[in-house]
Amino acid sequence: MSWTRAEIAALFDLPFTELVFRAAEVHRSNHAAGQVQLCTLLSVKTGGCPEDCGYCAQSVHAKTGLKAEKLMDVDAVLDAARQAKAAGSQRFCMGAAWRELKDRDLDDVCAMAREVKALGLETCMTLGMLTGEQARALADAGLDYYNHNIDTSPEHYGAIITTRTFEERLDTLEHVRAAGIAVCCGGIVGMGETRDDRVGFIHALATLPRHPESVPINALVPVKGTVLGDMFDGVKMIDDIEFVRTVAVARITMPRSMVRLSAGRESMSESTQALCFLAGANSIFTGDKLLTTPNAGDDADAALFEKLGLRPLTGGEPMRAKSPSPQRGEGWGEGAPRSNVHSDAAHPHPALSLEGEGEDSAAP
Ligand code: SAM
Ligand code: DTB
Ligand code: SF4
Repeated sequence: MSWTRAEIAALFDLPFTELVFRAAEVHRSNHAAGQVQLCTLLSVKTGGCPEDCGYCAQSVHAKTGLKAEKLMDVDAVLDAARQAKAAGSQRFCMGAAWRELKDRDLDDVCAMAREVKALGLETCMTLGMLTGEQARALADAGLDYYNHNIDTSPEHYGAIITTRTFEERLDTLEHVRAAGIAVCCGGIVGMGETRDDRVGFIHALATLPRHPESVPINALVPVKGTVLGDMFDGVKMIDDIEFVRTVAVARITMPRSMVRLSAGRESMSESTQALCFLAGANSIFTGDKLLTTPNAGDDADAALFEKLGLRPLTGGEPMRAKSPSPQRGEGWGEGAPRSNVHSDAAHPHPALSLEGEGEDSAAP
């Protein structure tokens, strides 16, 4: 991946309408514009997480009053998955408030992946850190995607989370890729980061050895009792236009990835969401609830889709259809060392030129 931080910063600096126009062009060349993928989330293990992620309601360090629960039964998960399918969802994403997956829970989560897939849904899990062996077991169970976010720039990471490192996130992503599971990796904006951090965040994603198949862009949901929720109580931490810029830059730098409007959509106006779809967002979480916080809800989304003339995605995703994930054992990518997240080599990217050719050249 050839993107430098300087090139990504230059994209963020483009006049807004120029940036959105270019992002829309990249979107149309790589996706069925007008189709938006519907995904449903379920928290299969809520609360009591030992990590200290400053945004998260489920951390034991947060004073949110959230009760820690046990891992759900497979049957209860399947009931929720059937409902999601009936509501038109394409993918079912199961989240657990864990620092890492413990081997004692491996059989249960593998059963969830296997049986949800057997219902005809795509499966995604986000269970914290994984070993290579655990990733292979999940792949064998038929898991399609693993969500593991880098959350912010490498420089800002330590201000948000102290109980793990940015490098540890990359280790798990490497295990997921090596097992042949598709990668879902993104982060959160509106956590007090600077524009330069947003540049570093997108740069870290766009210079992974392979672009993530899915890139969730969350806007911080400020939860009372969390470090960030209390710090930014009542303060809007990300301007709508800057949020749309972030979506547009993600779309341009990762042309074939699915860019998912994730947390924070509930408090976004229809116009901001419409701008995000124009700027290349093409996936959302549906339903009334994310993991622990409210989501826009199916009725509001149906009305928005109707108003905007959007349709649920029915076909496959470009990165999965045209370039299958590496096979087991292929690893992180031959000859592709971990990105130098501080690389700033001066190779202006074609998408930056005013002629606007070559938006696809950073495609994996
Ligand atoms: N424990 C696992 C982990 O951290 O990878 C999986 C669950 S975790 C809740 C999944 C992601 O949700 C986080 O990486 C973060 O990006 C997002 N998230 C959590 N709380 C959020 C909030 N209050 N606002 C926005 N995004 C949030
Ligand atoms: C992601 O990036 N966003 C989703 C999903 N991956 C697992 C989670 C959003 C969680 C929002 C806060 C909550 O509901 O607790
Ligand atoms: Fe735990 Fe994940 Fe929440 Fe961090 S984001 S506290 S790892 S559940």
